[in-house]
Amino acid sequence: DAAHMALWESLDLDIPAHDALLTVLGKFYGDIYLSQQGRLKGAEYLDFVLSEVHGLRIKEIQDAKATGKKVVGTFCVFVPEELTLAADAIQVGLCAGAKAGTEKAETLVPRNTCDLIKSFVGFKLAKLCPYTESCDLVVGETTCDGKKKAYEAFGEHVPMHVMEVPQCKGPRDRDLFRAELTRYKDALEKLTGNTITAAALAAATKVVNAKRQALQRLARLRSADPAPISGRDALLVNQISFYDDPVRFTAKINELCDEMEARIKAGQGVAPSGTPRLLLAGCPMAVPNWKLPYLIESSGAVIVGEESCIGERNTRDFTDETPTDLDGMLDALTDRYMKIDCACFTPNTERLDHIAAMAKELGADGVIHYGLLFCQPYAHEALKVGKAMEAAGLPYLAIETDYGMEDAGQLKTRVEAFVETL
Ligand code: BJ8
Repeated sequence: DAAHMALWESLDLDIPAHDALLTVLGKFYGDIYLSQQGRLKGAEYLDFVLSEVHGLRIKEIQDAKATGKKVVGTFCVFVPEELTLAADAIQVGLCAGAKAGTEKAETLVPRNTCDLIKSFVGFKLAKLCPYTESCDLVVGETTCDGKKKAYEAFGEHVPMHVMEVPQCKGPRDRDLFRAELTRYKDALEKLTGNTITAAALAAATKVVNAKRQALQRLARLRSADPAPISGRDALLVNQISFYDDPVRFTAKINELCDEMEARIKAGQGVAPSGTPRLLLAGCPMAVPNWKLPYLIESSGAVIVGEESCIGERNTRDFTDETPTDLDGMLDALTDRYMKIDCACFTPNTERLDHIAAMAKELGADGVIHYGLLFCQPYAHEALKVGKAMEAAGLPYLAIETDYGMEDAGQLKTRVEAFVETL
């Protein structure tokens, strides 16, 4: 409508290309989400947020900006939302899960870069993402080589702050990350003009922990058989957690969990009891990257967990709320974030234990590892995860793919063959 159009024009989006994107996205969503049988009633919230992801939420963000609030965009779960919220800023995830502006992106990053990176660069250069255009600051991080070098080029197009994330987890690495948190805090204070006080950080930590609590609750309920929610919907919940207002999101997800609990009590689910249950592990699946979950769930299996940053890796750990002074709180943040088992770390053996434990808790019959083409860290770990799953007696399939649809048929054949063995 006219209001949406004016909003997108004010952000200087490429209107015809953006229209085309929303049309494709709408069709894709209809096929993958709205076609599901026995969906939870609470999924209406997911449908609504997604249908308004470039509309109402952007309007809210713009309205907040008009009152002086700042918007911070991120690409990695190492950027502490607690600090961003404590500075009274809005944090949004900018990772993108669709092919867009690829040719333009390849003028800034090499062709053999993963699609996640190419996508966020492409969305910016093709003027397609209202979130990127709303950002007052974009925060990068030195995780994989692909991202850290991409930020050098990306920084010529957006105001950037790059956090140094260490590669190991010894005491010196912890000190480095602690110093980086202070540097990020200073950058936020400069950006917003607000001082991050102990009281503000305590309040923000409560908000972020409550969001984690709701997501953990949802994750635990998925251990029920029959599965009370599809993997697609659970992934969408995690994807939306990076965009929606955190307090509203938490309330909505808790409502969804209430409904799931009732469903479990009644012995109902999205697929019959005995349907093969799979755990997905690996690279994050940014919205609207639903290709593999859709292929899996249309091959006679149900996904019961996501071991990724758009999933368990982002929600597993709480930040300790006991410290009352700012230094103690920053220490607590350091401890919490340094537990993240990203493949960019060396060594990263705890991830193998986490995957095996998750598979057990969720009653998974097998594990599928998803690696994004050209992602070195997760490609290496796919081999290690395979050995660890063999030792744990869990059937395992490693898949490497990108955002293209060309391999969909071939992938479906492989997934179906795997599901048949379970
Ligand atoms: S904490 S997983 S969000 S870095 S897929 S861009 S790794 S080449 S996304 Fe990640 Fe933070 Fe780690 Fe999580 Fe590079 Fe691989 Fe691409 Fe990736």
